[in-house]
Amino acid sequence: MFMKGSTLCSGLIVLGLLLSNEVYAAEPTTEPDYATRQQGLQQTNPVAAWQRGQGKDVVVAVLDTGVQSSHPDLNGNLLLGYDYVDNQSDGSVDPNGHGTHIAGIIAALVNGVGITGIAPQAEILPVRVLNDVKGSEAMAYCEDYNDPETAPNPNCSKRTMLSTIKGIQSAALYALTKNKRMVINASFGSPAENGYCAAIDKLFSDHPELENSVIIVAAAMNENTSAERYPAACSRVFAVAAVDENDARWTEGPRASNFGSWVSIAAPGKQVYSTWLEGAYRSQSGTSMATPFVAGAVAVLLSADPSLSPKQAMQYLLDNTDPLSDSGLGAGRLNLSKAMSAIPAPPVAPTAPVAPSNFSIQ
Ligand SMILES: [Ca+2]
Ligand SMILES: [Ca+2]
Repeated sequence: MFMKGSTLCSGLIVLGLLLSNEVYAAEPTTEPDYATRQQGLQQTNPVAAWQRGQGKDVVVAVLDTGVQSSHPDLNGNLLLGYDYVDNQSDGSVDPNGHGTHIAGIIAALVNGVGITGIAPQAEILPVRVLNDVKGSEAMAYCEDYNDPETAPNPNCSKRTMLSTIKGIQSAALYALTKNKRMVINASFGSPAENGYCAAIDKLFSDHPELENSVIIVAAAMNENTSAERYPAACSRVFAVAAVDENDARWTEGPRASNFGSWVSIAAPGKQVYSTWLEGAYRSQSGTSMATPFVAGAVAVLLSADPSLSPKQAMQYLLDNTDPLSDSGLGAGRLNLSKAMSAIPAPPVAPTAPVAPSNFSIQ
């Protein structure tokens, strides 16, 4: 009996080790397009960090144009979300492509196909808050068409961005309901504040537990200005600027990353290759693409340490960037493995064999 029990117990321990290895057997660096097409991701220095976490059990809410759930490089990581544009779907339809691109930068699968996300085991909550009227320049959907202070304006810039505020609220409440740690990715912005920051502050004061479970990262936007953009410039929101492959502020034709004292951090945003509609891939540029690198990096840190809050994880990222020569780009350029190495490793589990007398309570 003793031998049998002992053998069984050893067998369980070995199995546990195998399962543990299997989690990290997924090597993002072996994805077909990693070495040749994901220079921006490589620039964030993710490889060592991936040995400790890849985003597992962390939710990244993608508030965008929807996410095409049928994309073969995404479908394993998608949750059922919300649609505040048509109010009749779960966010899994993307008529535009922008949200699908963001989702791939965060959590494209390690599946032997295409690319890897920076947090390939994170779960994506698609929340459709942007319409599809202007190609990649989709705008927040506005419901207050009767606002007497504003004339009809197709880009909604002077209207309350009701759909995006609703999206932030529902994503945050999802995190509370499911007891998940969450990063909300907002790759959009407006010059008009429109009560945005007060709405976010109220959400957090109504639900104080959000302080330890949810953060919001948002794009600094692409107009080559130091003028603030919202929600990025709200005090509770982390603003992300974009750099190019040489760690200079990203510029491309008339578009360039915004900058200023209100920017929190920078990440690669030039010609970022990611998932697109119809199962395709394409390169896109802008702070929209830089923001999900930061959101995904927070998810990777969180997955390595269950005791971390999203706010603490972000602080590790801010404290461990690479310096930039251009000013107005916040703490510097995202360096995921430098941040991970600053987080103490969790205590090593005891490796001593289990005594036979303990077997009955296993
Ligand atoms: Ca893949
Ligand atoms: Ca801010």
